[in-house]
Amino acid sequence: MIQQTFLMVKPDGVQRSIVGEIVSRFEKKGFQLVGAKLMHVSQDLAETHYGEHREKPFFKELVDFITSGPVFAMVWEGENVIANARQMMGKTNPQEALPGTIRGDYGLIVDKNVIHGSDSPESAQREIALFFSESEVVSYNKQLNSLLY
Ligand code: DAT
Ligand code: MG
Repeated sequence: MIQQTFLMVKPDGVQRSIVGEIVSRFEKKGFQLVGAKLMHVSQDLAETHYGEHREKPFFKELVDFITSGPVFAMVWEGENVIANARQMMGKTNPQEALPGTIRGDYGLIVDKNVIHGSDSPESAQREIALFFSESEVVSYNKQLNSLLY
């Protein structure tokens, strides 16, 4: 099923200049970038986005980190992209993420794990709407799609 998901290069990834590297991986896989912007995450947005973790001991640290510098927010489209992007990201803790995954290749510790990705269709829909207005998501037909699907 063709889906959309929300991915975000976290402040560590932006500071380390690996935005292009990460975008490139999803492009090469065949997914289509349909929305993107460099932005600061406000305190409010961070707390809403990570609302499910409000009671966790690391919540404050998490919000402080995601608001500490610009992030690169993206919407990606393609076949089963929600689960596929999570596989390409690797496990939450980069120490457990396999080489070949983004966190496995670029991360060292769980607090600074380079990338966020929606974990279900419900969270994808919620997170896309949180970060992007409707006009900022640009669905368009690619000639290449006939070679992929
Ligand atoms: P994911 O980002 O893989 O969906 P999650 O939703 O469980 O993981 O947690 C959100 C973020 O919170 C995660 O990317 C990094 C941070 N985090 C998770 N577990 C943590 C922990 N035990 N200590 C510190 N930060 C943690
Ligand atoms: Mg999560």
